[in-house]
This record gives sequence, C-alpha cells and structure tokens, in this order.
Amino acid sequence: MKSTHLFQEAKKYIPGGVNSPVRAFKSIGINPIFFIKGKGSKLYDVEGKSFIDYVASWGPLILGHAHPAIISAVEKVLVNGTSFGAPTELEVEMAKLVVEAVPSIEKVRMVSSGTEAVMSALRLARAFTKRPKIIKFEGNYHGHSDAMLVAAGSGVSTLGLPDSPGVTKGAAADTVILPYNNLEEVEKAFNKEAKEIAAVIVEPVAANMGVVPPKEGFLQGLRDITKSRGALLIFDEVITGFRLGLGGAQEYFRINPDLTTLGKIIGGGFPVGAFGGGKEIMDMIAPDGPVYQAGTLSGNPVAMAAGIAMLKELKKGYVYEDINAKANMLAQGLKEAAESAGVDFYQTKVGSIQSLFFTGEEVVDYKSAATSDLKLFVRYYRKMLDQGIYLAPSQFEATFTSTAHSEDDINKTIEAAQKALKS
Ligand code: KE4
Repeated sequence: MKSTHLFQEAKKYIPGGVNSPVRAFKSIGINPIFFIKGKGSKLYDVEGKSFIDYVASWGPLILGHAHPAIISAVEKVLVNGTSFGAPTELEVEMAKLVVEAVPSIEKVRMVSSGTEAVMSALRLARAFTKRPKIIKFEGNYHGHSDAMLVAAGSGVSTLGLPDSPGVTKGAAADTVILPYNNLEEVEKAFNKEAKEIAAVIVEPVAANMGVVPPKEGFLQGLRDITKSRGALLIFDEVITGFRLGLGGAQEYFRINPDLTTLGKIIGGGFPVGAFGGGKEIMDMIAPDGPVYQAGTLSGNPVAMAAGIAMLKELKKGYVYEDINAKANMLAQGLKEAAESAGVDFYQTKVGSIQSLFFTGEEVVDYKSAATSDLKLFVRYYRKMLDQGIYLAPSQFEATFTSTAHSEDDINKTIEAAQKALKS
C-alpha cells in the first residue's frame, strides 16, 4: 500500500508521478513500486519486500547495487566537496581509462546523460561532414533529443515525422528512419541522397525494442557504406559499452565506428554520459574547435569517482565470464520453461543482455518485435513480480545479469518463470 500512497502523492507534483516515463509501469497496468534500498542483486521496496533485480537501473549496475568498491570510492571523494565547475585530476583519470578501454576512442568528452552524449555526437558529425541528415533505425532509442524523437516510420526509409508533440517538422526533417538489420534500405537511402547524409547512428546490439542482435554482416555493411560515402558511423554504446566487454560492442564485433556514445555503466549509477572518437573529429569540439558543447556538471568529481571505481573493477577481467555464464544459465532455464508451457516464444541474447519475446516469429527488427503478444507479456510480468522477480516493465527493454546474481537467484527466477508460464 505504501507504494500506492507514495505514487498518488508523487502524481500531485511530478508529471505521471515519475521522473522517467518507463518507470510508471503504464504498459503493465499496475502502480510502480517505490524502492528504498538495493544491495547486490536485491531491491527492497518501501514495505520491506525484496526482489531479485534484472533491471539494474536500466543497465548501469553490472556489479549489482551498492558495490563496496564504488561506495567507498564515492565516500572518499565526497568529503572533499561535490562539484568545482573546474578541471579535476579525476576527469583525466576517467578519460584515460575510456581511451584505453574503447578501441576507436582517442579523445572523449564527459556529459551527464546518454541523451546529451548522442545530441553532442550528432552535432559534431554534422559539423565534421558539413552534411545535415542522420540515419537512425526503427526501434533504436538514442535518448530524447528532438532529432532522435521521430516516428518509427512504416519500416521503409521514411523522412522523419515528428513523433512527440513539440518536435517540429524542422527538427525532424533531417532524420531518416530505416528498418534495423536491413542493409538494402541503407544502400537505397545513400543512393538517394549520399551527399546529404552526415552519419548513421546505430545501437550495435539493439536493446530498446527488446534485445535484437545485428544480423551477420549488418554492422560491417554499415561500416563499409559510410566509409565509401564519406559519412560517419556512430555506435550508440550507452547500453553495450562496458557491458559486452571492456571495449563494448566495437571490440566484441571488431568494428570501429567514427564516434561512440557512452552512458549507464560508465557512471557506476551516477549521471554520466560521454562521447568520443578520433582526435581529428574530437578536436572540433569547443573550446579548441568551433562545435559548441558544454555542461555545468560534466565530469562531476563524485560521479567520476564512481565511474573510475566501476571501470577499475571491470578491468579485473573476471566480470564478463561471470555475467555471461549467468545469462546463459537464465536463458536456458527460461527456454525450457517456455517450451514446457507450450507458449510461442523467440529468445535473444548477446553476452549478459537478453529478451524473451512471446511470438512465433523470428525477431530481427522493430516490426517483428512488435508481433509479440503484449497481453501475455503483461500476465507473465505480473506473475513474476508477485514471485519477487523484478524485470523491466516493458517487452521492449532488456534483462541484465550482474556479478551480484547468485546461482540461487537464477534458479529461483527459472522456477518462478515455470510457474508464471504454466499459468
Ligand atoms: P539517458 O539520457 O537515458 O541516460 O540515455 C539515453 C539512451 C541513449 N542510447 C541508448 C542505447 C539508451 O538505451 C538510452 C537510454 N535507455 C533507456 C532504457 N533502455 C533509459 C531508461 C529511461 O528512459 O528511463
């Protein structure tokens, strides 16, 4: 009841009662749960109920909640002040760690969210190429800057139409929407207006329409087409960065983009985003270059301390084998549960991110992801929640495993899924 009471209270002062729409559980049709504590793989709500957490704050918590290395790093820095609005050594240390870890990044600028990272990278790409248009893919989410908030289109190359009110035709006019995993449509778009296209931005593993892996050759194809047509390739690694490995998707698939956007894990749970690339492109950013980009709290020392502690832990190497093994165990269990329940399902997994779609179709893009039975998802979701399993409240999000998940957690989750799917 306390969550319900708090939600009523919140709705008086906060639009929708939440500070980010997906948290409102709207598609699930129940009130969101208010949490008071996270520890390891567990979340504790305001009524003391505990849940095994697979949302991981939408990705950042690859080490689970309140990891001691991160907490102590933050405590140490906090007592020295919370922000200076001036350079600190912590920012140099963070930048070095990112440059060392991410293959295509020679220079990096910190910002305070993934949205800011994408917005800045797009401006830089347009300035560098002196071209206006950006290609993005249906079902890919790159934050809420105007140019990225355009209709998912009908699946063929569509001139962006404003999707959210307030996004003007002008703001969306230079955004071209194409179906994910479809190189033919990308070729067509370039044949139509190559000289206009500044960049292609892509989630190298889509994780905002549920997890949808790139088809064999898709990413390499984007790399080849952009290179041959003088456009930039931008990997939006806000989710895959430091998730698929220390070098993210570009290391995992061994394809170097021209620009990379980062977020989530890099901040260790604090508000941090970043964008980076080769020196030639990045040196166009103010104050050395003409492309303006700024932020009061960019590189905030407390957030840097958390991010540095996170990246240092990830550098130890044990993390990825551990979280991938747990992801495999979970996926195998869910597969068997769905098979024995006799439901139509399509499962996707890359490293430690995965999705279970309730459809008989192969899911390769937004259109096929949207064939999922969302009513069944809602019933499944609510049954899992009742059994103390906290999944992302949307079919079109990802399930994350962390070093904090125990085998017991995974087994409990599989048992819960067996019960939920049988019913
Ligand atoms: P933020 O501005 O929310 O930090 O990052 C935007 C963003 C950019 N690129 C990708 C690939 C992303 O996944 C995101 C944000 N992801 C969503 C959920 N998948 C954030 C959750 C929310 O909106 O509350």
